[in-house]
Amino acid sequence: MFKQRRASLRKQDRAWVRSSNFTESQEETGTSEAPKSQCCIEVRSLKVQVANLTSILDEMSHKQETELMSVFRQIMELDKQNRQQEARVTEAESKYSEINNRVEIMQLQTLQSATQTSSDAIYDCSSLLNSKNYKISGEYKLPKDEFLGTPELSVFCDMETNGGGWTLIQRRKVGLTSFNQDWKQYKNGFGSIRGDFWLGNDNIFRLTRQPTVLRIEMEDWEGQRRYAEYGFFTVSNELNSYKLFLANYSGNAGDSLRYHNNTNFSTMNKDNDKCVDHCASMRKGGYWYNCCTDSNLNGVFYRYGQHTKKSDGINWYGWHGSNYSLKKVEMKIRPVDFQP
Ligand SMILES: [Ca+2]
Repeated sequence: MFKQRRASLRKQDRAWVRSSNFTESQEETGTSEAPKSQCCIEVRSLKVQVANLTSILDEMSHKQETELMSVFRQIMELDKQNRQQEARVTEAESKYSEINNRVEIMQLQTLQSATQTSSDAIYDCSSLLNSKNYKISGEYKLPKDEFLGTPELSVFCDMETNGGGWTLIQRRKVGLTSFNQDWKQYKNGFGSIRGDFWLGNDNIFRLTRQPTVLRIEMEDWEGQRRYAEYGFFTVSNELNSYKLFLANYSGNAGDSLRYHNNTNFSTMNKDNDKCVDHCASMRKGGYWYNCCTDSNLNGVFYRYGQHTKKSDGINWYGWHGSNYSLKKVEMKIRPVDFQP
């Protein structure tokens, strides 16, 4: 292309030289129009050159722009791939720990099956610990029980904290499961029992028909841990909007669930709160919203760096105030009369 252009410029040069020769001979003969005509030809030729250069410049800048766009697109694509890779690693890790845990539980069950004599009803983690002597924290299946009217249920048991026997009803730690779910999801439960989940209001109602303790463990992004325990905790059935009753606080995180005592459960599609506002949609979770929160354990999971100045995050006002979203939360229950 450049060669062509150079060739065409050379041709113009030659034309110019020819016409100059012509004007010289004209000058000899004494014609006065010659300098004017030569000047015009020069200007025309310069104009042509300028036009050519401009078009070359245009072409080059266009090419550069296209290259820049392509680099930008490549960066975006790499970033996307990176994020996908990260998600895959997290998933693989969780699967590995799940398999590991299952193997441990199977080994323990094999060991214990010989000495098992009790036929006590199994309806939560405390009975798995007491009548089956399962001492490893992990995922267990509670069998269906006709007498109690309970379906088969997968639960996560904490068999270590303060003597163990705790059934987890909620966990936040991974951050990939949205807790901005509707009434039905909160009724039946959602998420993954080894990751983030809500056990389900129907299940929580059933498990808290006997006198129950609630323990809430929290961790912030600085690695500090606090807890709040309630010596009395129960939840009504669906007809009564899973109303919360609790009492007898102890702990070091502050009593930030007391404000929610005696209130109904609300979700994005059911406003049962005590406020003109729709707290569940403002705080983006399902919870026993009053007007609206002193804690919001089912709020939005924010990662480090985005965890402050968030009023819809996983908040516990008694510890970090209204604008700090926690890194990890576990809510767990155990019968009041549990003895390790
Ligand atoms: Ca309302």
